[in-house]
Amino acid sequence: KKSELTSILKFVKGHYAKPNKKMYGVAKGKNIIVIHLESFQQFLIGQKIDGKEVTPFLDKLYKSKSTISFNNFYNQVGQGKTSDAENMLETSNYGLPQGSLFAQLGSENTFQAAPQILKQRAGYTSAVFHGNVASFWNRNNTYKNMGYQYFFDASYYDTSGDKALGFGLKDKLLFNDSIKYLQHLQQPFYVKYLTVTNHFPFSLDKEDEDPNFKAPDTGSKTVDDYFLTAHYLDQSIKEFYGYLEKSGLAKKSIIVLYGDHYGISDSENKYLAKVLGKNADDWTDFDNAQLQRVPLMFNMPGTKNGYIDHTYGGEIDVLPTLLHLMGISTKRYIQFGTDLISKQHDDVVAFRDQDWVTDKYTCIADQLYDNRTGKVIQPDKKTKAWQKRMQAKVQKELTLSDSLNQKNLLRFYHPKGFKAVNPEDYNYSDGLQ
Ligand code: GP9
Ligand code: MN
Repeated sequence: KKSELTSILKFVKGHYAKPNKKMYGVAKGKNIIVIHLESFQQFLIGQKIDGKEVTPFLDKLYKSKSTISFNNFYNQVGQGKTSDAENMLETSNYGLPQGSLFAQLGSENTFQAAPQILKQRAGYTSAVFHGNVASFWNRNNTYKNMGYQYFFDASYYDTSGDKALGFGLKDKLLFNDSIKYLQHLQQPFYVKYLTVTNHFPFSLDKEDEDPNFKAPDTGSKTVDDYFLTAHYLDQSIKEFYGYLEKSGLAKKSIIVLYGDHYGISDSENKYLAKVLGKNADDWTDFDNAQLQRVPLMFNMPGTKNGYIDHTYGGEIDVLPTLLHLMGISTKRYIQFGTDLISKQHDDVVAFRDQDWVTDKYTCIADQLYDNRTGKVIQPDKKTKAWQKRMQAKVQKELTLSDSLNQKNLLRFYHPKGFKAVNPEDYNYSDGLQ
């Protein structure tokens, strides 16, 4: 076990990307508000239906001078879906090759995750707001092992009657009804909002539809409805921002918005073709891979730090990027991602099935596609050798992360100043009435 930890450390140290001096610490001391945009894909940003923006508020944030926005940012989840995205963002370690890490290992494993790094390095209070029961994805146990201090799950809100739908409390109500808890948190805080309304099968009550926004007619009800729930999610965020601004919290915070994974599955993607101005008849695996892009935005209201960043990256890279923006060094931790803003950022994006993407190529099942043409290429000798090297690196990275997690090796690793988490320190509801 010791020797495995040694090879993991060797990889992580060699892979480390040092912070970009210009951006290091620009959000130091601010509250951190993470907004998890359920099933939200990047193509929605800037997308119009009949001349109307689907997500006008997020579109504005995306282009704002106060937002660092990414347009080549990919989800990297496996079967653990939301929970895999959460795991990558909290730890910068990958989810598992099969199943959900939260469900399989969340109750036992040692974590060196965002809530405790922020608490122990900079005095942050941490909380999660979510309108589903706490036990879903084994969050209740996993969060305690990650050292989350508060978890406001469904039991903290009125979810009766038409207040909840599908996976729980409707997003507008989640943001509104959690204000009374947020207000009492000691600042600076690190909080996460897990939205649910924009989740398959994308149902929305009539009363929550916007009479001024109509769904497209794509031939797939799932795809049509996706635009309606995405529009609703956008409105819920706009309302929450209204509160952040009125209360003065906005200027004291960095707001991180990200999409966790696709909403539209590969089998339905061809129905998107018309909306995206593409041809459904020659839809390929390359097109499916393109749609794995999700939003990532770091919004710092009142600042002019923003720009649109074309760097290729994924969910594994969020934590080192965020910590560096907060002025917290990451060198001492076992994190597989690299700071997206660093000049040394690793722009090979690994998917859980060992496919990968870079700024020039997309590699699916050993086939190399040219990102500019979307066509399979026959690589020359040099490119072939490079492809092999990249494939081996992707495999190594995923395998090392898996052995770290499956053997719970972090319990033998003691980063400087990090006090191990005692899950018994936290006693929020398990959501099991
Ligand atoms: C449920 C929600 C959905 O609490 O997070 O999870 P998903 O099905 O997207 O993994
Ligand atoms: Mn999800």
